[in-house]
Amino acid sequence: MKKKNFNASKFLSYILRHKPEVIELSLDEAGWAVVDELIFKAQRHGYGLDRDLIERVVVDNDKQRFCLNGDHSKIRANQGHSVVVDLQLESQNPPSILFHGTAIRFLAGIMEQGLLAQERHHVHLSSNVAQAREVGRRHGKPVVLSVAARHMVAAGHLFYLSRNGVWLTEHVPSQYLTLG
Ligand code: HQG
Repeated sequence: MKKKNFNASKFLSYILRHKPEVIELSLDEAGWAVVDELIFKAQRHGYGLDRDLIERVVVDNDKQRFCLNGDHSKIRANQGHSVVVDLQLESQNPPSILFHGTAIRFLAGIMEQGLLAQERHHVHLSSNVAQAREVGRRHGKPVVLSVAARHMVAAGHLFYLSRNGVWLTEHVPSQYLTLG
């Protein structure tokens, strides 16, 4: 069952963040997909998705990556998109320091250009070091950078908090970064 949920989570991430078109699905401008249409189109393309599985993945997901709307007729990813969506997040005041986990091999580029959103809409930041380290580990030997978030706010940068607790900003210039 765990494995089934894991596969469904991977599939939903792919479809709802990056490639809805592979099953001919469209997301609305806020990133929502109609659940019945998602199930129908997924099944038509050979992915065994049903309502129970979707409900379970939304609730059980380790990072709360997805949410359903009030009547559970629509689903979207909480963050991490590469497709253009407007999540309608309000900017918020971050803690004074946030953390970004990356791989040591990226450090030279980061110190030169700052943190870039790359394929995503935003740079992803954590309020806790352990979480940042885990994110970094996905890319190689991890290293954690501290981000002077309050100083960035003072300089006019905006921060957003996704529903699943990830801090987002467009770009972190290198002068706001320190190692450790
Ligand atoms: C790096 C997961 C060179 C950046 C996680 C990162 C997160 C640079 C990589 C979420 C750079 C992009 C996002 C520069 C940034 N030069 N490298 N100037 N600027 N980078 O995967 O933050 O499981 O797009 O440090 O938990 O690793 O998908 O971003 O290493 O919250 O829900 O370029 O993905 O969540 O990698 O991870 P990613 P990320 P999910």
